[in-house]
Amino acid sequence: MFMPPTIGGSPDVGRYVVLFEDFLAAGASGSVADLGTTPSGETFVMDGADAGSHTATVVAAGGLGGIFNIATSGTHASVLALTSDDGTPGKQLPFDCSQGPIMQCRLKVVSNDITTNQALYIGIASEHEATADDVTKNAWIKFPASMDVVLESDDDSTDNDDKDPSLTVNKNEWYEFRVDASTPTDVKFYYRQTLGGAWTEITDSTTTFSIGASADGVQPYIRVDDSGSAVASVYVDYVAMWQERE
Ligand SMILES: [Ca+2]
Ligand SMILES: [Ca+2]
Repeated sequence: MFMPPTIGGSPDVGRYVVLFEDFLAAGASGSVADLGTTPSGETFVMDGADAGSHTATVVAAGGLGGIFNIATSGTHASVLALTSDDGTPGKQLPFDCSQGPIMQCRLKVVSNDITTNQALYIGIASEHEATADDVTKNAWIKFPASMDVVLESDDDSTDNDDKDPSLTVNKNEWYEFRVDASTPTDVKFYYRQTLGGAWTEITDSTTTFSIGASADGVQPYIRVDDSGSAVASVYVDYVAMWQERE
């Protein structure tokens, strides 16, 4: 059971709009809907419609804890984003920049490192675009063709790209990442490897990251771009996002 953020140490259920997806139910079928097909009402869907094919399955379908696998092959962007009601990819944006959204997830890169011709994005995004940098508003942790992460944001005015905080992540190890836009004009990034442990800020001291303070819609967003090299496989244990209700 997900406990919302606490105020003064006490859970204040209802103060926040909360999404928490642990990928439990999808285990029954071993797959989730592709955004290129008619949405099935699931919270999260995969989009491989930009090009090529993709595999989007639950690891050990019906297995304990529910783990979603983004496994790529061929040339395309695989996007794990909110389902849409009009059949278009990643266009439902129920979270609001002005309400200070926070995105958090737990994932690991398995088997192969993110490497040449690949990229992994983890964070907050407005409408999905075929080219990641075209996403109007974003704040994400990016693995740009390596396991050495960079930080990026775009508030539709200032585009911060490839800011290097000197953090290298290991494949086959679980990480929780948090993209904290509770102050939307000063987004913070964190990670930890011990469940319930302290968070470590991922910081680029020369850059202020922002998604802007205006009331624009965003969603949680995990994306694997692959242009045809070795298969990248990313296990996602959970995805959460929350914000102030009013
Ligand atoms: Ca899970
Ligand atoms: Ca950018």
